[in-house]
Parts: sequence; C-alpha cells; structure tokens
Amino acid sequence: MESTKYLLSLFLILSFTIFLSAQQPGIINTYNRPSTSLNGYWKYIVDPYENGFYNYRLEAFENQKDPGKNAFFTNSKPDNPSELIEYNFDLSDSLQVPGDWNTQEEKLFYYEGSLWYKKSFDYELEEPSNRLFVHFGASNYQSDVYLNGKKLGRHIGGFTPFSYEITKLLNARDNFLIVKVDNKRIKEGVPTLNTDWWNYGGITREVKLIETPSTFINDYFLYLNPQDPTRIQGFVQLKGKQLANQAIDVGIPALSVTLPLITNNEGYAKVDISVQQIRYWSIEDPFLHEVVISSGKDKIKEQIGFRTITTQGSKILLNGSPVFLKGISIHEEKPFKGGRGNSEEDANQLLSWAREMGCNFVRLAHYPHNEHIVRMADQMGLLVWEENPVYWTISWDNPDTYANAARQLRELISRDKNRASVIIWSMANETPASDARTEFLTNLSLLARDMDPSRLISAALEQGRYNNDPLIRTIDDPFASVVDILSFNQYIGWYDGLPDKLDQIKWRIAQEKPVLISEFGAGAKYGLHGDKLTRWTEEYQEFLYEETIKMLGTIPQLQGMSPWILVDFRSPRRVLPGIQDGWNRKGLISEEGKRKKAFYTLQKYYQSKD
Ligand code: GCB
Repeated sequence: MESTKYLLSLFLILSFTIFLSAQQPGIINTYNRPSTSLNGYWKYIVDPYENGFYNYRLEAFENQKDPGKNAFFTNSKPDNPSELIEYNFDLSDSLQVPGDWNTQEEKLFYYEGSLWYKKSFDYELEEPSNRLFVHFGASNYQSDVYLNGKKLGRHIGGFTPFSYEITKLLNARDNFLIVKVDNKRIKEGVPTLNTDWWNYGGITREVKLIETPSTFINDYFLYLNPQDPTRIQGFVQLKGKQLANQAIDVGIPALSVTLPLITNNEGYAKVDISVQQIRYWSIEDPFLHEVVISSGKDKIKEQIGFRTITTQGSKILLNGSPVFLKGISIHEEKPFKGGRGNSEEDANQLLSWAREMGCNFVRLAHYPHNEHIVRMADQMGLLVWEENPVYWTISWDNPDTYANAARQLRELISRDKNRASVIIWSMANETPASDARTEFLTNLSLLARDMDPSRLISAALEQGRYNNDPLIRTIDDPFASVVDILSFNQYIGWYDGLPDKLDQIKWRIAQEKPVLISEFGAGAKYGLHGDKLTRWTEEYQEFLYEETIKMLGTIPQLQGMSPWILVDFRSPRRVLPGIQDGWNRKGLISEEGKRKKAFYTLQKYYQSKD
C-alpha cells in the first residue's frame, strides 16, 4: 500500500516536472550570454491599495476588455488638459534596480505591499529573425510584468530568476516595461507569514535583455557521474522552431573533447563522455573547465568544475575522499551597507570573511541567493548548501503551496545545477513533523533527485529528547530517512538553558548517515563585555561556541557544521532596544564588519581541523 502510494507520487512528481519544464517561459542559463542591462534608475509608484491594478469594484483592470487608462500598466498620460488621469510615472521618483526598496527610501523601510516600477528603453534586434527576452534575476515576492501595456506574466517567489519573450511586442523606440511587485506576506506563500529575516521588497537582482537566434541553446547540464567518475553526463536542450535533428557541438578543450550531438524531436540531446584523466574541481584546486556549446548560430561559453560528492556510511566524500564541512551560515545582506545583497562585491566580502574564518563550506540560508555568490564559490573552492525557502510552518495541505515550493526549487536547480561548489540542495528549515509535511518534503526531494542525480539532499531538521530525557538528544524526524545528510539546528545554551548545560548533553543518533549541525549560536552585541553567563556579551557567545564545539565532538557521525551566522542581520522580530534594535545579533561579525570573540573561537577550531 505504502509503496503504491510512493510510486504514484513519484509518477505525479515526474510528470509534473516534465510538464513544468515544457511550460517554463523564456530563457534559462543566461549568466554568460551577451545582454543589454536594464539596471539603473526605474520610476516607481507606491500603491498600497492596488489602485493601479483594480477598479473601484476591486475587479482587475487586466481582466477587462478595455482596461482603460487608469490601469498603471498602460502608462497613460492625459490627451488634453481636461482628461483625468491620477498617476504619472514620469513625474514620479526613481529607485535603483537592482535593489530592495526598504533601504533606498526611508518611507519604504517597513513597507509591505504593491509598488509599480517603470523602465523605458529602445532596442533594435541585430537580426530580424532573432528573439528577445527580458530576464529578471529575482524580484520579491509576486511580480506582474507588462511590456507596452501587454501582460507578459506573473512570477511568484522572491529569490529565483524568471523571464519572458518580448520579440513580438517590441518597438524600436520607447518601449515601456512595467512591473508591479508585491511583497505582502501571505499565509499560503513560500515562505509564509513568519520568518526571522527582513522581507526586503522590490526588483532585487539584475534585469537584462537577451537576444538569441530563433532556435537557441536554452539549457545544459554537465556533471561527473557520481558512481563512475570517468564519465561526464548530462544533456543539452534547444528551444525554438527547429528542434528535431539539430547538430550540437560540446567542446571541452582541456580534455580534448569535441562531442558532436544530434537532437531528438524535442530538441534534446544526451551527453555521455568518457574521460580518462580529469582535473577534478576541489577545495584546494577549484579548477573550472572551459566548456563551449554551439548549435547553429548560437554559442555558449561556460566554466564548469567536475567533481563527485557522495556519502558512504557516515562519511561525506568529495572526489572519493572524506571531507569535513567547516561551514558558516550566511544571509544575503549587503556587508556594511545593509539591505539585500546582490553584487559581486557583496559576494566577495561575505565569502572572504568565511575564508578568513577557515571555512571550506557555506550554508546560503534560507532561500536561493544570487548567482554571483555561487559562481564566486566555484572560483574560490568553497562548498555550498543551497536552500528552498520552505521555512517553519508552511501550508502543507495546500496543493498551490506545494506547486509554488516545487517551482522555486526547480528554478533554483535549473539555475545552479552546473556549479561544482553546490553540493547540497536543502529542502526546508525547521519544519514541524507531520504526515502532510513529510509527504510535502519527500515530494520535493523526489523532484530534486529527478532533476539532479549528482548532489546530496538535506534539510535543516530539529532535534528532540531521547526517551523524554532532557539531557539525551536524538533525531526522530521521519524525514531523516529521506535525506543523504542528516542536518539539524540546535540551540542548547541559548533557547534551551545556558551554555553551562552543554557539557551535560548526550547524543543518541541512530542513523548511519553523515551528521551536519546546520545551526547553533548565541546573540552578542559587538563591544559588549561581561560575565560568560551574561546574555548579549561577547563572552557568552564565545563560551557557547567553546562548549558546543566540545559537545558536538561526541557525535560519532559528525561531518560538519554551519553555525548561525556569519554577520548580524536585520529581522523585525528582534526589537530589544540598545542591543538588537532590529538586528539578529547571532553574527560572528557585526553589521559594521567587526569580528566578535567567537569569530576567533570558530577560526581556531577550524584551523585545528586541517
Ligand atoms: C533558527 C532559524 C533561523 C533563526 C535562528 C535564530 O533556528 O533557522 O532562521 O534566525 O534560529 O536566531 O533564532
């Protein structure tokens, strides 16, 4: 019975994945393509009552035969001095894109609602038969996109890329791209109402135009077979009118590989290359192979690292050798300046701090971070955990919520599947065990495994008491049987007693899987000193780190940790005056870049693990 149910859900997930891939609009894998940036200043209108979207009967303008001039996406102006139009983008203020609105305008700091953006541009195709796409790196949370008054689509989810084809709607001059971004938190959303981070709204990542030939290389995935590292496997997928029997060439000069392929009727070609001697991507030698994929008039150059990541009993093996994950958790906030991070400069600062601390691993919590940081981790030889924003208590029974979570996960895997640094897809964080929740997460993990056979699955779970003994801890979450890496958060010494409790705790973890402590930590205000049992002092945090490191050393399957967290980050839940002032203080570095004492405790521990 159980296995029939399992097979049925596997079947549904797989058909759903194939259906969704076929449905995905626009273009993926855009990082290395030539593009025209639409970054810079965009006009904006704050619209808390969604006055530009609904008429006074609360009917959406876009569903009316004639939306009329009051619909903001029509970008209308009065034709004569008597005409009444109560908005005007061109007379409105501007916001910088990419960027959250909260930290650009004081009046928008706490704003959660709708805001309209407008950007005008001119564009002429290089060749009339070419196609043009508009691509958004991310926009939080719900985006309704219009070009020249016509709807392109709606995207839900704040952290993954989306795009639309605009070839047919394009004018040579004065195109207007309008995006209504709404960051209202909703119960059925992913994430849901409650999070411990700032709900930064806006177009938070780059917007660009990408021109392609009429048939183009939309997707590719090249990875080393984890069971047989002498084979590079994967696929190339074309999109366009001429899909069948198309020639594709995959070249990897450093391996003297030139592989001619022919597509099937769907424009898909399978890759399976035998390689004798390959320079693995590794922490010490993060070598990226240049890969050139060409088909017809289209050509893409990529840098791809080849490595395997597997587990054996309680070990994690990178290229077949055990690796201990010396990690740190990171939120996507701009160092020093605050607000949502996005640039290469932000990525470089965050990863350099992690490196300085002796890390070989970063947990990018609690949602997909921008592509720059993942690409930089590839170059720096840092291993990466990426996470879907299934956080705390999602609406497990709602099929739309599942579809939303699945789409966001698919968009993340779609974007980053060629990044050697990414070794773990995390399904969720601290979700309360129930049948509906376990089925939800199991289905997500089936989807991830189906899309990507080359990585490990995990989720930040919670620990519990063994036999109800307050001093003996265990993991009895049923989702533990699905994951490859058994990760969990624990806050003994902070939410659960004081740090002097840590040396009394015993662990009984039955699973023969690698154990990764995805979070532990304590709040400390930089520069506040005192007794090691006085909250908020650097000494308390330092003591907690010392004691936790000792305690975790008693777990035989321990293969790594990513303490909470690299830098203090903004959270509306953290209101204690003089200490928190809107910041979660569990950072090892303050928001001004000052290292706290525990930074050095962790650094010393990681250096001793060499
Ligand atoms: C957690 C959450 C994280 C919070 C952290 C805290 O367990 O996973 O998002 O920020 O605790 O500081 O309480």
